[in-house]
Amino acid sequence: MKISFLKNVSPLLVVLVLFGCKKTIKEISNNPPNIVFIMSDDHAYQAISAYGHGLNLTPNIDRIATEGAIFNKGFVTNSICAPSRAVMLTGKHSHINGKVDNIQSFDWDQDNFAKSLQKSGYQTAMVGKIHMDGLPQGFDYSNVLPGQGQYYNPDFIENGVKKRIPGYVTEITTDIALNWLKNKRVADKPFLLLYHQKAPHRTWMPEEKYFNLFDEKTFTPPANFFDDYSNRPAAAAHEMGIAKDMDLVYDLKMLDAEGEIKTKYRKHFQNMYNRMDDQQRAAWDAYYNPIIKKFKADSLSGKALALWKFDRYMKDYLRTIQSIDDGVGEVLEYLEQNGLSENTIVVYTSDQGFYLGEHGWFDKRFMYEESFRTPILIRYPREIKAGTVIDKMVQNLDFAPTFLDYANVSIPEAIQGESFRKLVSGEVSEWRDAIYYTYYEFPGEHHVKRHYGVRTDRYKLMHFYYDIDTWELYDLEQDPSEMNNIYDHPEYKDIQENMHQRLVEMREKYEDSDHLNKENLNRYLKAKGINDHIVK
Ligand code: SGN
Ligand code: CA
Repeated sequence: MKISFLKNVSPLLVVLVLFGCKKTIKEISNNPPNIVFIMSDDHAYQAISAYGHGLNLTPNIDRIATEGAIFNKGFVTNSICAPSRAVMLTGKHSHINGKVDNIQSFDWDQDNFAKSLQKSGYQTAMVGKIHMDGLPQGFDYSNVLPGQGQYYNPDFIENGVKKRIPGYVTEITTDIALNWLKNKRVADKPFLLLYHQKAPHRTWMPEEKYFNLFDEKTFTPPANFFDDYSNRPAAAAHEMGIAKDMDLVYDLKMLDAEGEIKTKYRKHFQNMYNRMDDQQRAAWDAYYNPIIKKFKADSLSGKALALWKFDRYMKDYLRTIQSIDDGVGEVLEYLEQNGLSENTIVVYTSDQGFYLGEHGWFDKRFMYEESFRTPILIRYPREIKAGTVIDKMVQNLDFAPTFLDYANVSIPEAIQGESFRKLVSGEVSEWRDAIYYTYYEFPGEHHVKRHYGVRTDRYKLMHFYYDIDTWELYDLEQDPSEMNNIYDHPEYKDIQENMHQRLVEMREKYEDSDHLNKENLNRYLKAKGINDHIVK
């Protein structure tokens, strides 16, 4: 046992280790695992080659799965950025940790798993996107993006001090993470590194070296790209259609010098473009100007324009992912070169899933599969067999207790997630058979109505509320794309009743209620200044 580590171990932990665990004290404390928790922003599982969708190649991310485990049913509890991060840190649902939407602030004073690890002797760092105001608590070192961050020449806040760093955000985030590992890490302490990329978040600005990637390819949209949303009023109310809402300039980079392409968000993109230095802008123009010229000459409309938009979207979105994959490769390489591979848990995930044209959409928020699901890959050679595939439903709620479990730190009672340590090592096969979901950011961008729901292995029940009161039920085996809402179909009567029952159980288990929904709604409306809608 390393003496310097022992000094930082709480007496309670020593007692727990002595009396509570099967492994010898030597085995555990000699070598508590390091944790590298990699999260990107809006990275759809469809865009990781290990998931087999054939869109792109992510060899480094895939390596985590081939040398470890892949979760085919990883989910979030609330498919939006900052709330997802709050769930990940606290191991508690949004209505318990309070960060229910991107608008209201996060209370850093509450418990989080990094704080627990820090108290138990871990050195902790958080690098990249966090999307929550205030100095991150639980971290010895933080170097984070303010808000959403910028792709080119971004500002970073290092331990509370803001400065602009020249370059491309994904590369810079990787460099900061590597610099921490190389130069700031204390060699004889276990460490926790949160390495969190901004990409592939809107507005998908690629790194220069990947401008040409996929030039030879034309992406074909999913079969339900031209969804008519029949029988799904909440889905029909969306404002996240590729054909209808995607901005030609802001999202698709058609910033013509002549100023003839006038769009709602042209100015917003102009601001991002203006951040580039002369060299970056020259490279950008050299690639995008010929595309702009051709686009103007072609004068596309209707279906042809929608298909062109989809292809343009996919190219830039996937290019930003290539830079993430490079960074993952560099970090894995560093661990290997420094003898840290065996004893470091590496997780790759996203703050939620994303629509890559399914239902005609981009963005997330809905409880439909593509944004409810999120990629989860984990490597830990000491416990996880290479090539493990997990088909049980885990959620981002489970990260906090899982990490504490691996570190042999006691899991606070108040945590609502479950450790999946034994599930992934194959020691247990019993696992939950239902998961709970909530979404609160309405009225808001993209017009996704407030909803909550339950998913079992086969069925999903959702309730949309506030200025709407609709239910949706899906048989995921018969209808994996969720096109056919079978709520109130007589042949599903029993299943519907059973799913309602499961929903009641879930809400009891996680202490959620209509009353809390109303409270959260009123707080949200107040924060947005929509006072005349307050619900009593
Ligand atoms: C921004 C984006 C939205 C996106 C939200 C939330 N608009 O507001 O498209 O849904 O972030 O994303 S943009 O015009 O600013 O690009 S999240 O991942 O941070 O939750
Ligand atoms: Ca996100």
